Amino acid sequence: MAILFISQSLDGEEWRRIVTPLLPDVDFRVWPDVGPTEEVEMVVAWNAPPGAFEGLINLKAIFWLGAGVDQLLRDPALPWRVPIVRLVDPSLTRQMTAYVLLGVLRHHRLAAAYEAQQRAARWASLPRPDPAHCRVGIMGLGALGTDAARKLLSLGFEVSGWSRTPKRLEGVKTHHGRERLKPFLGECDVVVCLLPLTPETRDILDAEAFAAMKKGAYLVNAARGEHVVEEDLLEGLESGQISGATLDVFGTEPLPPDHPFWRHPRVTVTPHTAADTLAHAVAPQVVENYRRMKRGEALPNLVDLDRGY
Ligand code: NDP
Ligand code: OXD
Repeated sequence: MAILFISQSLDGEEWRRIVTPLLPDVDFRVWPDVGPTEEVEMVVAWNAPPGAFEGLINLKAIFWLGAGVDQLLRDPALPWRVPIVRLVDPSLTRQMTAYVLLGVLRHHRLAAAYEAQQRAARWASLPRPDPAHCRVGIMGLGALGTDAARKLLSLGFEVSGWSRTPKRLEGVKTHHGRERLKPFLGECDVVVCLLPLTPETRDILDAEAFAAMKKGAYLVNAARGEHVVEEDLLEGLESGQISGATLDVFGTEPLPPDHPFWRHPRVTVTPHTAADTLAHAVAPQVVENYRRMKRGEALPNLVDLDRGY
C-alpha cells in the first residue's frame, strides 16, 4: 500500500527522505509519479493541482500540510467521503506568533519612522507608547490566534478576540458572531486577521469594516488575501482611517509587480511566508496519522466540511 505526496511547491524528495526510514514498509510516492492509483491509501498534500485526487479509489485519509484548507476545498475532484486532517503544529504556531508580534511591534514601536530618521541621521525621540494603552484584536481564536493572543498579553498589550462561537481565554476580551464584529473592531488599535477563508469570511475586511475601526487603526493580515478587499484597504490608507498594514497574503499570489502595495509607504509586504510547514517538524505527525489510519483509530484536527475549516 502507498502514501502519495502531492505538491507543486514543497520538496517531495525531502519528505521521502524523512518519512521512508520512519515507515520502511510503505511505498512513499511523489506526484506526478503516482503509480497504480488503487494502491494509494493516504495522500499528503499542499498546493495540489486540481484533479490530483482523481482515480484514488482506495483513499482513506488526506493529510493537508497547511492550516488553511480553502484551496483544497475548491478542488471539484476532491473525494468528499475521505477525512481531511489539517495542520496544527507547534512549529507553525510559533512562526505565526513571531510574525504577528513583528507586525504589531513594528507598528507599536514606530519602526518605520525610526528607520527613516536613521537614513537621515536624525536623532529625535518620538512619543514612547506603553503596550498597556494599545489594544490588539485577533480575528480568529483558533490554534494560531489563541497563541498570538497569549503572547501579546504576556508583553502587556490589551487583547481582544473575535470568533464564530463563544470562547473564554483568560485576560482576553472575547466577542463572537457577526453582530459583534463592529464593536470588536471599534475597540482595537491593531487588528490581526487569523481567520480561515470560508464563504462567511471572504471580503470580511471591506470598507464597512475599516470604517468601524478606530481612526488610525493598523492591520496585520497573515490569513488569506481574500479576507481583504484590497481597493477598500488602499482607500482606508489614503484617507488615514487605516494608518498602515503588514500583509503576508494577497488576492493574487505572487503579488503582481505593479501592485500598489509593493510601493506603498505604509504597507509592509511579505511573500506568504508568515509560517511555513517544516518537513522535519511535521513528518512525525504525518507518520502518526498514517499509523492511526491503519489501526482504524480516530484522526485529530479533522476539517469540518460544513463549516469549511
Ligand atoms: P483554526 O481553525 O484553528 O481557527 C480558526 C478561528 O477562526 C476559530 O476561532 C474560528 O471560530 C474562527 N472563525 C472561523 N469562521 C469564523 C467566522 N465566520 N466568524 C468569526 N470567526 C470565525 O485555524 P488556525 O488558527 O489553525 O489557522 C487560521 C488561518 O491562518 C488558516 O486558515 C490559514 O488561512 C491562515 N494561515 C496562514 C499562514 C501564512 O503563512 N500566512 C500559515 C498558517 C495559517 P471558532 O473558534 O468559533 O470555530
Ligand atoms: C497554511 C499556510 O495555511 O501556509 O498553513 O498558508
